[in-house]
Amino acid sequence: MRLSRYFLPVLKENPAEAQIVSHRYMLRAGMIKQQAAGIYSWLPLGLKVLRRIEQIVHEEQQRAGHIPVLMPTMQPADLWRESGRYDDYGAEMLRIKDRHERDMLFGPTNEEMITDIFRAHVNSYKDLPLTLYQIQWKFRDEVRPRFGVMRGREFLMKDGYNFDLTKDDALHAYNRHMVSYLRTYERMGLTAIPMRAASGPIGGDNTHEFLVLASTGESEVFYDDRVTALKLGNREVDFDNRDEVLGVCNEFTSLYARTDETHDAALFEQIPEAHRRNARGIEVGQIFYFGTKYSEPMGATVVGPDGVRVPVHMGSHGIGVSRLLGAIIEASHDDKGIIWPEGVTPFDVGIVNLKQGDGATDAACEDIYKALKAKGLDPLYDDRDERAGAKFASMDLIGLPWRITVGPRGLANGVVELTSRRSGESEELSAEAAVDRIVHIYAAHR
Ligand code: 5CA
Repeated sequence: MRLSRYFLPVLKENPAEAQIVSHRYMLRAGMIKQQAAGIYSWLPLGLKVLRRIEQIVHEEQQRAGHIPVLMPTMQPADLWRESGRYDDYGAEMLRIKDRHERDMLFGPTNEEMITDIFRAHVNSYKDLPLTLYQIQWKFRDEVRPRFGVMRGREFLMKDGYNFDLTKDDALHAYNRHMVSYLRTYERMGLTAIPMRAASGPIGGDNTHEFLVLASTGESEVFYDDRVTALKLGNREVDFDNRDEVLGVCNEFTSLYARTDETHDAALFEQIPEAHRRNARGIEVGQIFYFGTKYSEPMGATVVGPDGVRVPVHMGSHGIGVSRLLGAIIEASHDDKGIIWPEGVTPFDVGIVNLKQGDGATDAACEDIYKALKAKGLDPLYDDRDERAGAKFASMDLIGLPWRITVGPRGLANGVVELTSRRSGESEELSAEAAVDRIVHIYAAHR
């Protein structure tokens, strides 16, 4: 993309309404625009990151054997009357009447609707296990929408639902989700710690939240700091192998890590003092096992191996897709702007032309731009007629992990400059070598 033709409405001033750094930078970098409290338009740069996050979520869900579907945002109230949640859910649910005075709602989550799909089409234990998921907009009329996309009213969630014959099978699905989530967050450059949590209106008593440590997080957390060193990395996990999946879960949940809702002071005291931490975190996902809470009242049953009909065991599993943009920025920024991890960056590399209009410099930039595109990369070329300082400031603010700077002086010596946004370190090398380096860096992330 050429910046002169893009839509990147960068703000010079700090917006007064933004209290935390991620909200401030998302507004300043022209990623989102607020339309009403907790409701945002996604501008091109923000949308690009949102799509990258969605892509990683899709890939990791499908790696674990889960199948994508798409349900509507609008739901009939009657489904929720069947589960008993229509009255229970309270003022967070946006209730709407259609022209026929029928009660509808904008879905805050989809346990009822997915159970309705299941009962209409699945009859036998032979069709299990089954996990369906979607990435779809949700609406929760939060009392205090704040911090931009972090606590929105309309927000994008990945919500997945497993259907299994037995509790053991459903717990394997729970574990499978835990492992797939670990990898999902790591690919986004995040350390998200699974913590024992409370279940709230979703139900069940087996639940973990995934938390990204950040001083601006809304959750209070207690943990053994050795848990932050655990990494899944590129391990190949066989998601059908129960022992292997359970082994990974045990590895990541053996050390103490809990939210304030389940915190146990006596257990916490047993951690060696040097490793005890009380901090704040951002909840970027939650997994639940709730057994037959929905399948029983809604009649989602299968015929088991012995010919007897039984309600299926279920769980649901959510990732806060739009919230993740805020969480990633909270975890990765400096005083100049965002620092995107390679896995989610909106553009792979920025090209800064130091002397727009100079024949040789323009030609060198064009060559680099085209060479990167030919390799399947997505560069952002700042071809505006602006001062170098202004170009650097925009690049630093929008946070592309790599920058190639091209100017007449370097070109006279046959070099351009390659700069890491994270370390700030620069290196001079030929244009071809810079392109090769970028290709090599991203090969590890795609
Ligand atoms: N049905 C289950 C799992 S599919 C469910 O709704 N779980 S949840 O309530 O925990 O939400 C899943 C994730 O959505 C949360 O972990 C959080 O990351 C994100 N989320 C929840 N509320 C909001 C909100 N108001 N704004 C942005 N993200 C949110």
